[in-house]
Amino acid sequence: TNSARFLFTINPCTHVVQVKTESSSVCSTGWFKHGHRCFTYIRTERTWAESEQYCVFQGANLASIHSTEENHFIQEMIRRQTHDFPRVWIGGQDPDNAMGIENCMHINYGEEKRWNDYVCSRTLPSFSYVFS
Ligand SMILES: [Ca+2]
Ligand SMILES: [Ca+2]
Repeated sequence: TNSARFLFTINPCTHVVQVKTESSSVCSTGWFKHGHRCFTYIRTERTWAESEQYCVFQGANLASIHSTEENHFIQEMIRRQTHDFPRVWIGGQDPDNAMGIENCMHINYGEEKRWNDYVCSRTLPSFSYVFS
């Protein structure tokens, strides 16, 4: 669940106590907080470039993953929404290595649900983030 924290501040001019939600602790509807970022799963299948464009249109980016723990959080969010482990685009490109045609990153590859580099023009769901 999303928890909101509240800030109590005293306006120095009016001495009125003001209550507001702390913006850094709240994600927009449909986005889920983890660390300092808000994440969302995007069901519509697009190419990697189209997925990134769609994220940027929302002021977001494809999700970069910085730890095993973040990886598990993202996989769990996807599992809850799909009841499955579909392949999903994440942020990241690497040099081509399979016949020179794979250089975009996705998660949930194979039995071990690993990362994989895949053909960028294939269409997959995607996962994006914004800083909260
Ligand atoms: Ca590659
Ligand atoms: Ca590959």
